[in-house]
Amino acid sequence: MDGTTAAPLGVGMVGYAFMGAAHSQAWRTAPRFFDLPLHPEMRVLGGRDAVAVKAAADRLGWRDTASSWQELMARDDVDLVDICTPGRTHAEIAVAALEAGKHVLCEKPLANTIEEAEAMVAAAEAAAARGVRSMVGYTYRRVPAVQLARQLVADGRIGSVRHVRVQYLQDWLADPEAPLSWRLDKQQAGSGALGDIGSHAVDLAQFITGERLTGVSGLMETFVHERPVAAEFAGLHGSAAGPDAARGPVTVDDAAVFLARLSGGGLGVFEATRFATGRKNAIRLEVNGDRGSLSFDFEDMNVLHFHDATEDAAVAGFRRIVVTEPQHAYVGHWWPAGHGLGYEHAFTHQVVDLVGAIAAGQDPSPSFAEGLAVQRVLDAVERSAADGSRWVALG
Ligand code: SOE
Repeated sequence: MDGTTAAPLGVGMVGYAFMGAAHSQAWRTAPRFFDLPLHPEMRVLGGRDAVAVKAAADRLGWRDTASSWQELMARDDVDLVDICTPGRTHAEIAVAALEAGKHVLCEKPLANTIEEAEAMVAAAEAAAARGVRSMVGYTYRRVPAVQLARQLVADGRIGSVRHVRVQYLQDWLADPEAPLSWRLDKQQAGSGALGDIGSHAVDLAQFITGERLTGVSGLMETFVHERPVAAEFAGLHGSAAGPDAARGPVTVDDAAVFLARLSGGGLGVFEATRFATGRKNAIRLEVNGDRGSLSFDFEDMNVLHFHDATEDAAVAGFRRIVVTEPQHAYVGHWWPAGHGLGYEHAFTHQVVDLVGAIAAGQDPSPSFAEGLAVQRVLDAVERSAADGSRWVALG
């Protein structure tokens, strides 16, 4: 218990690849750097391959293992289920967990279809009435520079939002010999770049501006239709395939671009791709308002650029804010100013906020309903792209 007097919160996690490792790191770290009202205990890791799950549990710091999510769910000492599996299984596991009275943290995107996402929202709302909480893992919200961007918009520092530009750029599929993985299988993932990283772009745009996307016009493309089948689908984006490996179909988009209108009257331009050579995990975001602008790039994630258009034009310009001061969100719990945070810290902040909300009897954000709102945008982009980029309005 690390000397804490906080009551325990038993955590069970399903899935232990890239996201499972990131979540494990967060569960381990959060109580060590933040004073949490409940003490997360990493009790059970679930997965079907008994040997692999045991090895992952030892490596990532989980006490026990379970060979199925049902077995994990049946345990009385699991108060919260953390879902780090491909999208195909999210709805089934989340609904069962909520009905069993377990809090849920679910990786993004919320589900593969609108129907699944709606069922998850219904289960979350019924559970919330019984004090059971749920959250979807749009972690980039919890990057301090993103928090500052939202705060500046809310404080009116950029005025009315005219333009939102979000690009989420990766390049891990640019090589046509990069192997298949579950992320390239529509059955498993629902969609490709659109759902995996475009979902973050949509969530960030709505989170920072406090507005909703009210309609979209999209284009989607699959550049490479067949890829080598990897020996196994473990690891980050699948493991390397040999030169004679069989090939299998890619059934999702490699890239998606779309235009949008915002509820406040502004215009949005979005791009999500796994083919932007040289861009590794570049979430590039710019918001222009009638009083100023904000600009952020995740590849320089401790920095936010802010232009105050009300300043004397002779000296005005984008200022580079290093978002590592103790008064910036979360930062005071980490290192002295200027020492910087990384990708994993946002996952830790997610745990901190989730545990805080559970203890306070409040609904955490992003809720499943917010996850569904993103899902509706993704679905509208797909329908638009399938129909000659026709405009699709969102309710
Ligand atoms: C995709 O490559 C991915 O792993 C996303 O699934 C994550 O949400 C993102 O944080 C990093 O990229």
